Amino acid sequence: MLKDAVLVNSASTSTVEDFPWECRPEKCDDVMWRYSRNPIIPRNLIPSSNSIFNSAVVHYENGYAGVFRCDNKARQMRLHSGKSINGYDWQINSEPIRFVCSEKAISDFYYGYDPRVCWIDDRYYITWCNWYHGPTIGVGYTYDFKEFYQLENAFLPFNRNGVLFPRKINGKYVMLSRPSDNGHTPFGDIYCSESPDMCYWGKHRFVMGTKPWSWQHTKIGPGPTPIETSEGWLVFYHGVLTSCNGFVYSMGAALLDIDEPWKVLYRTKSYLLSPQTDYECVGDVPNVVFPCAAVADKHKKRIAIYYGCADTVTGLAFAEIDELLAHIKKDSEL
Ligand code: BMA
Repeated sequence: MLKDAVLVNSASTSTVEDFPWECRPEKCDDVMWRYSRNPIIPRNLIPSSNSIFNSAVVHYENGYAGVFRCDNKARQMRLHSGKSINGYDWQINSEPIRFVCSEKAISDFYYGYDPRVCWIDDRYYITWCNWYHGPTIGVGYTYDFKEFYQLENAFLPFNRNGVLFPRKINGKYVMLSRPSDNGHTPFGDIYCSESPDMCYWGKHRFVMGTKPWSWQHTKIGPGPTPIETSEGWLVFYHGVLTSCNGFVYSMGAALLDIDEPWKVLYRTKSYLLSPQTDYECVGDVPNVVFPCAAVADKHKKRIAIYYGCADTVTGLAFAEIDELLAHIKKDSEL
């Protein structure tokens, strides 16, 4: 039996009444299921947007706030802030976030995409894929989702999918990431790095890699902020296979050791969610399920995942925590 699966002081956990949730549909045996009214965020929610997807959501005050990837009609990749009272209905700021940054060399916002948001100590940190002579990991923070401050990039180019842990581990900030190339990278493993100050990152450790001839054959990358459970850090991630029609992005999960999070305890052999609905299979980039955020209801032990669909819209999927953890262990192949 799992006791108290979700950490009390994590901002990904909630006691708010309005938690995005819908029970598993009848005749569905899957451990994760989709919201019946997906997509929750259409591509044109704000006038300038071509698409809104791969976005990050957290509990904020009595509701939710987030940082959204909005590609505009010039097809520039931009980050916008947004708020919601219930987690379904979003007001997204029509103007992109302008980070306050004293370092001119890194403040050129050529592009920013695939944000993650993570509460640590006293503020919400944002990490994203940030242009600096190629993709690398941008880091910033906000207290209120109005003013945003940019810190140093975490790594040299090229890197994508910077995902912070929601507390220091052994006194250090810890981040998962996926070193990459400058294009549509045909490889990718997950690494873990630590920092004493959110500026200098080192002690890089390999966490896990691809699995030949599977849904995670070509590359994998970390998704939402990890959730601390009694069974380890629960990490959702994307895995990519290369079909004769191009990349196919699915979602799986792993449990990592609490004190040494580069050690993988369990890892799903089969995907939890793969592109199967129209809005996941048809869009600007077909066949993409790309999770960037998870919120948890610690009392009811439920998880809601926000994921990008076909690089066009945003969807929601649900799981019961105890069932999910039991499933990850049973289906595991390291
Ligand atoms: C990745 C990133 C994601 C995108 C995915 C599928 O490399 O660019 O933003 O969802 O490709 O196009």
